[in-house]
Amino acid sequence: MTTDGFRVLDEKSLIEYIKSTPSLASNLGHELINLKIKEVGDGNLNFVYIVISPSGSVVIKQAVPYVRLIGETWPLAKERSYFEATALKRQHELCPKHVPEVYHFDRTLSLIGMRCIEPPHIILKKGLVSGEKYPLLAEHMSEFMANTLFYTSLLYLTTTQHKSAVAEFCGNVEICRLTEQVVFSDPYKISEHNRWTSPYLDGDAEAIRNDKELKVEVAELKSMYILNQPCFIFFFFFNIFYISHSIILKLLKFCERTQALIHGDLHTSSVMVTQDSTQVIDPEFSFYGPMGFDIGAFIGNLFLAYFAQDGYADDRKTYKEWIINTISETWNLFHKKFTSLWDKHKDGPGEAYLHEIYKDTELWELVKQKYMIGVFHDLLGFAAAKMIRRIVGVAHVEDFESIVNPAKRSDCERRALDFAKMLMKKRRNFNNITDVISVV
Ligand code: ADP
Ligand code: SR1
Ligand code: MG
Repeated sequence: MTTDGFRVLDEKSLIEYIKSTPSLASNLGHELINLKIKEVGDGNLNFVYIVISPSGSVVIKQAVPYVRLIGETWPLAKERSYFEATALKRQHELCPKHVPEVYHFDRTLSLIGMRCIEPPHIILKKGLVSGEKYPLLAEHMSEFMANTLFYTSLLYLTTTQHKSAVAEFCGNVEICRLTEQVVFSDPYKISEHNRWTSPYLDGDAEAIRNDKELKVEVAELKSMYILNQPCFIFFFFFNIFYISHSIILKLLKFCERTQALIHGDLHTSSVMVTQDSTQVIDPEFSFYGPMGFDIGAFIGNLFLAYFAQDGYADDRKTYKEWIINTISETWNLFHKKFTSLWDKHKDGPGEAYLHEIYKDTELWELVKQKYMIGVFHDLLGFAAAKMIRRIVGVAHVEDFESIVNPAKRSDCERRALDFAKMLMKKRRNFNNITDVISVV
């Protein structure tokens, strides 16, 4: 046990813990004699146990103070568990159909007890590797993202509510720093943790490290987007009038933008699915950040799945079409649902766009359109960054890892990399998802 009372539980000590914790015992129907406990953590960071009694089941997730994928040499704040529990509860309130309920949280042990998402649910990424179609996926994911992002943004919240929520999630700083490192920095420099399908992609990885245009773009996505907007302005300085023909607009991005409470790690292994159910888990990377980071993570991972399909043995032609349709539907449905929520609450508490100023119909449509195109360009940039990091960074994806032949795998990875590089550089040239897809 450490001085703060933290200790790592195992299957044996977990039984004692459950027995002494009423909220967990009651979800197991208080039948605690023959519990079946199995550690199923296949993620990169934590330990996850499925606990089954004759009359119920729960999932127990414990964060340890390091990155599980690497080991104790890479320390990581176990306090991430507090933010995961807080975000899960908030997201469950906003979207109960698609987020598991939290039954119990122990801050000292960094331990969450939650609904066990029962079989036949599987991790979406596994379904994408085996070629399974999920007809309601786009509908459900757009619903999750529209609700969780809209209701935690300043479009709905008052400034006081929004600022206090932003302040609370600023505490998840170590996790934000990890994303800054592994998504926006390491793939663009030499790092001991980077890996790729070598020697096939040696040249591709080096090309990324030497690509100045790409580095400018990723800096903008990480920190801020600088737009040189042509216009004429007058300004008064030291008693002299100046005239300038341009104004620099600084649009904040991943590190500096507090647009909404984002999930922060919304890849296809953070989603569990059946044909008619979609459950979003694992928001330990949550903080107030740009909405496009979530939408981009999900869509970027679908693109990774798309590019991996050619590496599998069976014919995946129609499956690839299904993935592309799902990408397109996800964005179009998100756009529709998000703007409907905004319309519904246009004279609500949100302090970003006051109804009094924007009630003119034409103006209202214009500000919405500007806002949504901003989110769209963000999501394309973040999708690209997420794709690149999964091919030349520390943590890879099963979509490609399951292609055993390295020459075949690297062919698929290279096509994904080339697409992602183009997308990051040219994202502002796209105005709708159909145009993006036509490039694929
Ligand atoms: P990590 O934070 O380490 O990435 P995850 O939250 O992704 O861990 O969980 C790891 C695995 O545990 C998932 O891939 C899934 O199989 C299982 N799992 C996690 N949460 C649940 C849940 N609520 N119900 C059922 N299985 C779960
Ligand atoms: C060391 S990087 C581990 C990765 O796993 C998580 O799922 C996040 O995506 C993180 O970047
Ligand atoms: Mg995970």
